Amino acid sequence: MKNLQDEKQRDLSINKSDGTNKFLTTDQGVKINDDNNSLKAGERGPSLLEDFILREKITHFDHERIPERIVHARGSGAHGFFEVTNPIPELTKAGFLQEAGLKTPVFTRFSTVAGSRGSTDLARDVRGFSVKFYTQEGIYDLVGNNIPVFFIQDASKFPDLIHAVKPEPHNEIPQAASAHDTFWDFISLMPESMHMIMWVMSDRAIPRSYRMMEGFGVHTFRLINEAGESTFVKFHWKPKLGTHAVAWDEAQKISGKNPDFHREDLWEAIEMGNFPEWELGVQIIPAEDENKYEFDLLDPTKLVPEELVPVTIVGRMVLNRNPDNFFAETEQIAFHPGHVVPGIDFSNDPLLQGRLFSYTDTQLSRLGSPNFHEIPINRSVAPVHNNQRDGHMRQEINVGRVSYHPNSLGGGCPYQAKISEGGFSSFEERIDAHKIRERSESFNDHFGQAKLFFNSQTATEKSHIVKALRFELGKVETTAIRLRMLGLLSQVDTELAEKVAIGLGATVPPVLETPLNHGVSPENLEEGKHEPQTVDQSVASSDALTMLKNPTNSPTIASRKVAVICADGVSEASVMNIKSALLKEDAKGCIIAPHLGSVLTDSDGAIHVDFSFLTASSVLFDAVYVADGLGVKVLIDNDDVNEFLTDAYKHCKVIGADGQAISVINAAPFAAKITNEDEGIILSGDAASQEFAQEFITAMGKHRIWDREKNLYN
Ligand code: HDE
Repeated sequence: MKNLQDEKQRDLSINKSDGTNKFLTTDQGVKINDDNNSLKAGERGPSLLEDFILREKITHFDHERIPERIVHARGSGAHGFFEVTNPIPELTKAGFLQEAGLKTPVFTRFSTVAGSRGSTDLARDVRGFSVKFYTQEGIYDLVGNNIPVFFIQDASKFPDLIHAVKPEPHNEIPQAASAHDTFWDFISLMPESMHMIMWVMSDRAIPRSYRMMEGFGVHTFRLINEAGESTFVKFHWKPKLGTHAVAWDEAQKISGKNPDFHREDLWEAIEMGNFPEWELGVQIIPAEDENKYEFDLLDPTKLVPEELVPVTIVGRMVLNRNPDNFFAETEQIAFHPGHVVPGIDFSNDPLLQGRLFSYTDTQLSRLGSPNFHEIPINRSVAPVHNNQRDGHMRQEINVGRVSYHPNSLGGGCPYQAKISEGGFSSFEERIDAHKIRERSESFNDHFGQAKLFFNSQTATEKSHIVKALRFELGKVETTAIRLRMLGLLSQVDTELAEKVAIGLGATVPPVLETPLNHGVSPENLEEGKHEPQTVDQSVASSDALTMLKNPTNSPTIASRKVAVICADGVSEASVMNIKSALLKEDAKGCIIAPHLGSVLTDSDGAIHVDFSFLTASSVLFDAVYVADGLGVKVLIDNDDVNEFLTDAYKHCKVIGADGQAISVINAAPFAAKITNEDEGIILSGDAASQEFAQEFITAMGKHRIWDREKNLYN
C-alpha cells in the first residue's frame, strides 16, 4: 500500500521559501544594500520617484489584504491525515475509503460564522468544520458545521439570514453576535429555524476547544458504489477528547482576556504533540428507505436520530502539523461542497444545491481569479490536465497548440476517462417533474425535532438554553420581536417559553396571535399552505444530542490546563506532586504567582512562573489548584486570588488546595456556599499526597461540576 500521508507536504515544499542565511533582495532578485532608508535628494531632501526598492516595498504592502470570507471569516486550520479503519467498498467506490490503513493528507479549517476576521473565537455561534482531502482521485471537501442541522431549508434564504445576523448595516453593531434586533426579527418570522435555534442557544455554540467539537456534513449526500448504486449518507466527526463547552459568562470574559483562545488552543496542542483526533462516521440510509421517516431526508433542518440509524465509524482524522504561514494556507484555502470524487454525489437538498453554486462564485471575488485551484494549499495531488486557460495570475505553463476538445492536432489529449478508468459520472437519478418555485410539504414540520432536541437535554443544559435565550432576546430592543419569539418557543416547549418570559419580564402570547410570514409566497400564505407543523417524532429523546451525556465523552484530561497558584515560600513538594500527576495524564500545570520571574520555595529552590495575575485569568484554565506552603499568607483574601477563584467557582471548575492552602479557599467569597456534595472542591489537609492529586484529576475528568449552579442561581 502506498503511504500517501506526506504527499501534500512534498507538494507544498516546492513553494516554500526560507530566508535563513540568504541575502535580502527585491521581488526581482536584486540584492538590497540598505533596507532602512529611501533614496533622497540630499540627506534632508525629498524622496525620489526612481527609488524602485521603496516603490516595490510600499506597493506590495498596499495590496496585502484580500477580502475576508463573506461568512466564516474567522478561522484556524491545520494539516493532518485521514486513515481508513473500516473500508466501505460495498457502498462507495471513492478510492480514499477503499482500504484499511490507507492514509490521505487533509487540511482542516474551523471557523465562526458571523464575526469578521479579527473577531473573538468565543462568540455564541455555529462553528464551521471544513476538511479538504487531497485524494488520489482529486480534491474532496467535506464542508460541514459543528451542528447537524441548519437555520433555513432553501438556499434563497441564505443572504437574508446572513444579512440579519451580521452587524446591523447602519452602524455596524454588534460584532460577532446574534443578540440584536435584525437577527431575531428574521428568526421570529422563520419557524423553520427553531430546531437550529435550539442548538445555537445550547452550549454547542460555545465550545471549550475546536478539538472538542463534533462535526457534521449536515445535508444528506449519496455514496455510489462500483455498480453505480446509490445509498444516502450523513457524515459525522466524533472527537476523541469528547464534546465540551465553556460557560456563557466565561465565554464573554475569554473574549476580552484572549480572543484567540481557540486558535491558540489548536496551535499549542499540535506544537505540544497532543494531536487532535476525530473518528469519521457515516449514517447509512438505503435508497429504498428514502421516504421511511417522519422527516424528509432532503430537509436540512432535520437530523437522522442515531437511535434510528446508528453511526458506523469508517476512519479517523489526526491533525499533526501547524501551517507554516497563516495567509498562504488557512486564509487562501478554498473549500467547496461541490468538490467531490467518484463515489460521492449530491442529494436534492435545496440548501445543498444552492451551495454548489456559491462557493466557486465567492472564491472569484475573494481570491480574485478562476485560477485559485493553483494556489499551493488548494492544489490537487492528483494530476490536473484540461483545456481551461489563462486568467489572472495563471501559474501553469500549458505547452502545445491545443486547448480544446475534441482535437486531432494534440492526438485527442487530454482524453476523457471511462467510468472504469475513474471518470466521474453523476448518479443517474430519474427526474420527471414540473418546473415549480415551491417548497415540499414534507418540509412543513418546524417544531418536531426542536422538541426532540430540547427534550433530550439534561436539566443543566435546559437551564443554559433558557439563560441564553434570556440574554439574546434581552438585547433585542423591539418588544414585538421578543413576543413573537416567545410565541415560537411555546410551540417547542411551554415551560421553556415561560422561563424565558420571566427573564424578559414578559408574558408568553397565545400562539394564534403570533403573526407569521414564515417565508412563503403571498398566495400560499393566504391559502394557509405550508402552515408550520409539529410532527411527533418516533424517537422521544436521544443522548447523542446532549453534550453532558454525549457518548463521545470520556474522563480524559489530556491537554487540559491547570492554574497552579503559588507565592514565595510555596511548598516545592506540593507543586511537583500536582505537576507530575498532571503530566502523566498529558495535562499541564501552569505556575501563576503575584509576579513573573520565579517564586522561592520552602526548600530554598526556585520555580519558574508562567504567568502573573495580570497576564493570566481563571477563564483561560480548566481547573485551579492552590499550593501548600508559607506562600499562602500572601494569597489569603488577596483580591486577585479571590477573583480568580470566584470565576473558577462560578464556571463550575474543579478547585483544589492542600495543606495550609485550604485557608485560601476558606477566605474566598464563595466559601460559605460550598457544600459537601460538591464533587469539584478537592481539599486535603495532607499536603503533596498522591491521593489528593488523583482525586483532583478524577474530578477534572468530569469537565465541569455543573450541579454547583443550583447554589449559584437559585
Ligand atoms: Fe457555507 N459558505 N453556505 N454553509 N460554509 C461559505 O464560501 C453558503 C452552509 C460552511 O473554512 C462561503 O469559501 C450558502 C451550510 C463552512 O473556508 C460561501 C449556503 C453549511 C464555510 C458560503 C451555505 C456551511 C462556509 C464563504 C446556503 C454547513 C467555511 C467563504 C445555501 C454544512 C469554509 C467561502 C472555510 C463558507 C455559502 C450554508 C458550511 C459564501 C449560499 C448549511 C464551514 O460561499
